[in-house]
Amino acid sequence: MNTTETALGRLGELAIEVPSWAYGNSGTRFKVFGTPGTPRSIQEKLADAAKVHELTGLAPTVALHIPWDKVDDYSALRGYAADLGVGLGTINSNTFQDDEYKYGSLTSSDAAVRRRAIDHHLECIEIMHATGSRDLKIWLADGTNYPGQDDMRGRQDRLAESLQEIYAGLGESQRLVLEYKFFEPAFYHTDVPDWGTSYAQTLALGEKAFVCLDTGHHAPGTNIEFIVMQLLRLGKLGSFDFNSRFYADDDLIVGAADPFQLFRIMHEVIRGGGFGKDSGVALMLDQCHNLEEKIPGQIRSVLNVQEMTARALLIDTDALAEAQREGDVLAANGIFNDAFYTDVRPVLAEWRESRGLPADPMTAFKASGYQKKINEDRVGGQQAGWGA
Ligand code: PSV
Ligand code: MN
Ligand code: MN
Repeated sequence: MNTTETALGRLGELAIEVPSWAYGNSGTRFKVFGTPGTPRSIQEKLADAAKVHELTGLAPTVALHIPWDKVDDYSALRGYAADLGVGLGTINSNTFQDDEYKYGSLTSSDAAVRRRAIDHHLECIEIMHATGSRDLKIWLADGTNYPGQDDMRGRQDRLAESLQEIYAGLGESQRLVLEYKFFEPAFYHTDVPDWGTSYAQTLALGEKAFVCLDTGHHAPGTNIEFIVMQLLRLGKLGSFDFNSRFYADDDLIVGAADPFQLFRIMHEVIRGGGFGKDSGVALMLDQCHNLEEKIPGQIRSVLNVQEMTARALLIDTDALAEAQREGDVLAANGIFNDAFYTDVRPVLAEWRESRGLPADPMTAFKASGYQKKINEDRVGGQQAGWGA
């Protein structure tokens, strides 16, 4: 075995969860463009996600958003997914689109609103038992727009209390992951704006609570890989929401805006023991495809993660440690960059073929005729989320 093969030996451990909402129509507040072939139901979203997995071998599970993906029988949905060759993954709660939550959900000063928001999460936990999901992901739109609008301290205390009740409802092998986002839809303050707040809240809950890091939820220039390192060091990194941003929460294809950042993140994931099935760190996409076709958009996304993971696995860590010990700044940086600049595409094509996968999943999808078929079959596809 040559060094590349040895280094890439762990590539088979890569699994990326895809979000059901990536297959629906989405857009900006200016326009939601419809795309031919858009799924009309969660079942059709699962079928599209299964296609991504079939062609890449990288996306074995699909995350659901409740109530966007609400069905009567979640066990049946689990069986339906299994027949397609995929599993149901993280359950994402949703307390950001009902009028009741205008001033907050888990942080609300109105006990009835808080009750409703907590009950929604307890319902999500019930769903998780039926779907076999491990993780409940909580992202809150809670926050304020104006200084003085509400008492930030009181909101934080109520958040802690609400989370405690939800946490207490978790099953033995279930986990809670709390996502942070520094702004939007609230613009003055957000109740879970940063990893520190998510860390403090989840630490207080206990060992089944973790932080979810969405790569699009940081201020420009943030050293995200430092946060990855720190959370892994503290044993509190539960999951990623991968996507790319140029300006704000753009939700563009992961690795599209800054592949070097994705490489640096994957390096810290591997370095910190966050890579692989048993690591406890779930890699997930949280993306929307406003202009491009959704299935190839998702295929490209998981391939980007695979490519940057492969490059990160190629880092000569012994040589890097040696250069770091010697204080050889340029040698260390050179070793790091050598891996990043390695074109792994040919070796990944071989890797796929050796596993019975198409060498080029993008081309294989085009040739499959699947898009043409769904364009003809599906009329009146759903918007991601709100139209669902
Ligand atoms: C919020 O910006 C977010 O990233 C959260 O993860 C949500 O669950 C997701 O978008 C979909 O709305
Ligand atoms: Mn997210
Ligand atoms: Mn987001």
